[in-house]
Amino acid sequence: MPQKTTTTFATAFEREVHEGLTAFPKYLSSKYFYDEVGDKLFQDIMAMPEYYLTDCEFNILQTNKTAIVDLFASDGEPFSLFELGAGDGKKTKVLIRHLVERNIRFDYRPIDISQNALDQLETALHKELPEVDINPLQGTYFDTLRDIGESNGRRKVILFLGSNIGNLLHPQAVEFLKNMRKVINKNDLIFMGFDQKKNPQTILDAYNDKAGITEAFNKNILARINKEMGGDFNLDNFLHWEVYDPQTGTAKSYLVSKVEQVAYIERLDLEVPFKRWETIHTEISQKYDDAVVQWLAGEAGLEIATSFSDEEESYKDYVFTK
Ligand code: AVI
Repeated sequence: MPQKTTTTFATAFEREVHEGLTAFPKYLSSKYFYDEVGDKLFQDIMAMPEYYLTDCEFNILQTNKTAIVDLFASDGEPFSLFELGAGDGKKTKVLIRHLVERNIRFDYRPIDISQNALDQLETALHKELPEVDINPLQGTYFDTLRDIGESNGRRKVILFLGSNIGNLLHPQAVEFLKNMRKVINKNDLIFMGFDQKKNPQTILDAYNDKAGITEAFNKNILARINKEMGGDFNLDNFLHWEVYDPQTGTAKSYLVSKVEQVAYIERLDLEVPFKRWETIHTEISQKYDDAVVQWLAGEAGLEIATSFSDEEESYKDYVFTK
């Protein structure tokens, strides 16, 4: 049977699914976890006691909101607060509320790949903080960075919370930081969360909860292929597997085929054979320390102006300038 050529794929998702599931070893990108179901599962993950990242960053922002907002509004002029991968904005609201309380002039521009997440965020903000000028942008980080560069003349503060950068391999993270550098000016700031290396068990537990929410989140990528491309993956035939390497700080998620099986994806006219125990690598969640963040920043031509952390240094938000 002739192979489908790249030109015939209707979406990047189709192309990447074809690419990843015909490769050896198989892989899929975690950016495709997020549809309406995936967004909800990620919100459930953030509410799990094992997933320490959200509470930790929330507390860092809450504890340091005065100093952080002072940095954001350093020249007293109105500024634009961009947020990449805004999600439900729960943590950002701590800062936004404080900006509003202090009568600081700014506009908020949340950016997310999920229109559904943006709609929910906009509705919630209109209700909770109606005075905020909100202007959402839907798209991938890479597309929307261009829009940021071409935005109004205001000073820019770009938030990238939640250790979202950890879902990129180091070379991609450097590329991403370089692209961010391109869209900022001398007085602009990048405020970014980096989950830190810690007891490996704590990390494993965060990505391998007993209730199976992370498992459902990981499998949602197959559920999306079934829904959107006419796939026939039997989700029960796969298990969620997490590993963490304390040396490199890399947590990796896999889907492991429990049986020998062949899945079929109608839209791609593609049969996907699996040996028993064959894997699909779906996500990395990188953990950092100061030296690695310093290295990434240096590679991208950015400087670390300051950082905020919890007492245990379990998570850190860094402020980068050009
Ligand atoms: C969005 N991102 C930072 C999460 C993480 O921690 O890597 C996604 C996630 N994957 C499993 N649990 C949460």
